Amino acid sequence: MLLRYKGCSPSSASALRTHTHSLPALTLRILPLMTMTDLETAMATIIAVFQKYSEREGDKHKLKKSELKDLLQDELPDLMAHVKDQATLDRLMEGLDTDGDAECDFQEFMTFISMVTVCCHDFFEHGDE
Ligand SMILES: [Ca+2]
Ligand SMILES: [Ca+2]
Repeated sequence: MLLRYKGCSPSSASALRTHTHSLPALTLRILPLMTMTDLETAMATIIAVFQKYSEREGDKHKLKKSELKDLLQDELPDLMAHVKDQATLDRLMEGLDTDGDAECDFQEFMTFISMVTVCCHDFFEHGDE
């Protein structure tokens, strides 16, 4: 259904899929639409990064603590420099895990990313004053 959108033919989509087989499934569904704005690209990237780590072990749609740790180390190394010990990581996970299932789902992850992004925005906004 998505493939018919914006005149993208199923054959060109399948050719694209052959060359991009390593990308997460959702990214593949978005790619045929192309001409994405900067914000749409940023949103698709956040989804792809979450999936890259959440699919490694157990529930594919949630980050267990070790997956969250790997994501933070690889994708937010400056922030992770402040998470020096297991107790700090445990507290971070407890803070993110609002439904108490000991895993971080996408909604909980987005709350975290929103908070970090707002902090970054505040930092740069007040840096101009
Ligand atoms: Ca998982
Ligand atoms: Ca949770």
